[in-house]
Amino acid sequence: MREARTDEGTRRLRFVDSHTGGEPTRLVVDGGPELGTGPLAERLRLFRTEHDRFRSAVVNEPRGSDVLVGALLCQPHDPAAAAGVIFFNNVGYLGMCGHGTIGLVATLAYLGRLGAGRHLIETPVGNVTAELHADGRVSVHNVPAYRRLAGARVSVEWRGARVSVTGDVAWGGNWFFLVTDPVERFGVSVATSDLEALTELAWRVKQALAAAGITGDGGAEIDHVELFVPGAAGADSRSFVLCPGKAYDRSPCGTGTSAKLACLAADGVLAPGETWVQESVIGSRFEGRYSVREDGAFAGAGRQDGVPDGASVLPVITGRAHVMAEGTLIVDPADEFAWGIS
Ligand code: PYC
Repeated sequence: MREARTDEGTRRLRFVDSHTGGEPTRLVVDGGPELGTGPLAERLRLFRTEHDRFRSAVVNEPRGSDVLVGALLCQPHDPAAAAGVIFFNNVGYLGMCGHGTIGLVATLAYLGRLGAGRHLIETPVGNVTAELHADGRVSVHNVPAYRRLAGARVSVEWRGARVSVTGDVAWGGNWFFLVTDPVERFGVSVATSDLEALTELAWRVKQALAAAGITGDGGAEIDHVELFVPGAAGADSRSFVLCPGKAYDRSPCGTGTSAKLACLAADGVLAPGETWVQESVIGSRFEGRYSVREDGAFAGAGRQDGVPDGASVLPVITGRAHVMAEGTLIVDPADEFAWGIS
C-alpha cells in the first residue's frame, strides 16, 4: 500500500466505515503508510515506530473519536491469504480484533473483493480464518486462546473503601482481565445506565493490575478489563468490556469473548462445540464456540473436566457487520490538527 501524496504534500486516505454490533471499524483501504511486504508483526513494528501519526490521523479527533477502531488493509505476506490487517485505536495497536475482522470481511465483500466462503487473514499475532456466510454473518476462527492465571486479586479504591477484585487473566488475541466477582458487590450493573461507573471501576482495575505487576505473558500489559452478569432472553452472559484507551466496546468483543471461552473451557463449564451467546452492554450479540487442538492432549468433544490453564482452545466467534460510510480522509499540511489530536 502506498502513501498517496499530491504536490502540496496533502495526503488522501480512502476508507470504509462499518460497525459490528455497534462497535465501529474504519478500514483504510488505500493511502496508508508504506510498511513493506514483511510479516505482519514486522509491519506493525514499523507502523508503531515510524508512522504512528497515521494511526492518530485516522481514529483520533477531529476526524474520529475514542470509540473508533482503525484497521489498515495490507497486502498479505502469504499469497494464499485474502488480506493482512493491522488494528489500532485511540492510544495504540491491537494484536487481533474480533469485531474488526468481522467488519473487515463485510467491507471487503461490499467492495467486491471477496465472496462467501473461508478466507485466510493475516494479523500481527497470527493468522485467522474468517468465513463469510451466505446470510452476511461472519465467523472468525481466531488465534488460540488460553487462561494464563485463575483467581488473580487486586485491591482498588472504590466509593470511599478499599475493595478486592478477583478475576482471571486470559489471552484471546489481546490480554484480558475477566472479573469473576458478581458486579453487584461493587454496586453497579452491566447496563447502559451505569456506563460511567463501569468505566471507572474497570479503569481502576486495569491500573491496579499494572501496579501489582500482574501481566500477560512476557510482562505484556493487560489492557482490556471485562465485567459480566448472567444473560437473559437467550444470552448466556452480558459483558462490559473496557478497551485500552478508556472507551468501552459496544460489541461483545471478539477477542474478549475468545478469552471468556478459554476460561469457560478451563473451568469445565462449556464443552467443545457448545454455543455460548455473549451479549454486549448495549445488547448486541456474538455466538462463540471452541474446539480443542487436534495434537492430542485436549482433543475429544464433550469433555467436562476442563482444559488445563495455559492450554489453548480454538475459538470461533460469529457476528455481523454493516458498512455505513466510505470516503477520503484529507491530511492537509496547513491544518495544525491534520494528524489528529493526541
Ligand atoms: O472485538 O476483539 C474485539 C475488540 C477488541 C477491541 C475492541 N473490539
